[in-house]
Amino acid sequence: KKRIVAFRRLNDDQLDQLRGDFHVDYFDNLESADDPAFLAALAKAHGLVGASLKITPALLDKAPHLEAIASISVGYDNYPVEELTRRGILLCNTPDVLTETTADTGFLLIMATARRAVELADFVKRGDWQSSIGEAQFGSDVHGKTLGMVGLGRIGAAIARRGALGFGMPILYSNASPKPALEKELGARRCELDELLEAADFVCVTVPLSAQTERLIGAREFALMRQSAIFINISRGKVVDEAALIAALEQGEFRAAGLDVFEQEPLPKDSPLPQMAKVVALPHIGSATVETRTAMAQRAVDNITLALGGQRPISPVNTDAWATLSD
Ligand code: 8YV
Repeated sequence: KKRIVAFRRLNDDQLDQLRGDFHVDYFDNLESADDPAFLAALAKAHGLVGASLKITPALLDKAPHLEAIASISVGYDNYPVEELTRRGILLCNTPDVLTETTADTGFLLIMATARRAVELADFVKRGDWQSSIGEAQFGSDVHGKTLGMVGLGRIGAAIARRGALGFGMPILYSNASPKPALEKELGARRCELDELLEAADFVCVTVPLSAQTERLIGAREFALMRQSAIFINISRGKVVDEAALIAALEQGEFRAAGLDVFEQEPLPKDSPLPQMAKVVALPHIGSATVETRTAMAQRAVDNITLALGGQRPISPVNTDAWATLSD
């Protein structure tokens, strides 16, 4: 039997399924990649399944038999993809199964920031609701406002679809490639990022983190946004210059921010962001529903089972490595 190291997020049925085909070492609450038992298991592993662990070339050196990794995530910025391909290690991710849930989270942030839901729920919780609320506590509409999508991939498209079809929002988007089918379906219009920033009522970031998108949104970009605009990030914190975001919020360059992702996660205790009335900060829950996390883990189990069994996995990332592995 081939050996798999699995960590975090697998349920008993999924572990049983893996154990039917492989020898499995499971680390439910893995704290760090330095865990000696984890490293000892990794030294013998052919497959690795898990989430939220930075995989470095130094760690790969400690896994000389590794053939495939199944990440329980769609984003793969935690993995050195070129290095994996060079070593002939196949990486798989979990697209599609989390798209709608993550888009729901995007809309949750759009609604919560526009209508100041968290701030006003706190106001009620504190017992401060003594008379009817006044203009100082009014929010702004969502329906009919312009939604600017920075990135229109699977998740971006699902958010844009909610906006256009459910809320009558005109859609602007900036994306490396045009999306003619979505333009037709949603009336979306592609434009340069700067035009989008100047025109949108909601700027929603959904691009994956890469060398091209790291710090894509910084002081210059925030300065272009409308003072009444709302900024939403559900992709990765590092797509944004967080210090510039904090400064822009403090200077009132735009109205509010809904954030599910941060430069450093968990968010450092001294970050001012969660205390700001204009900010709705969530602990990276984009895909975190019972149904979707189960489906993501299942996809990872299926991917690793297929890959180590010599069959093409459902969602490979570096297909070049698949060619090597299936040789
Ligand atoms: C993951 C995510 O659960 O899929 C992604 O890319 O951001 C989340 O759904 C998280 O990143 C764990 O790696």
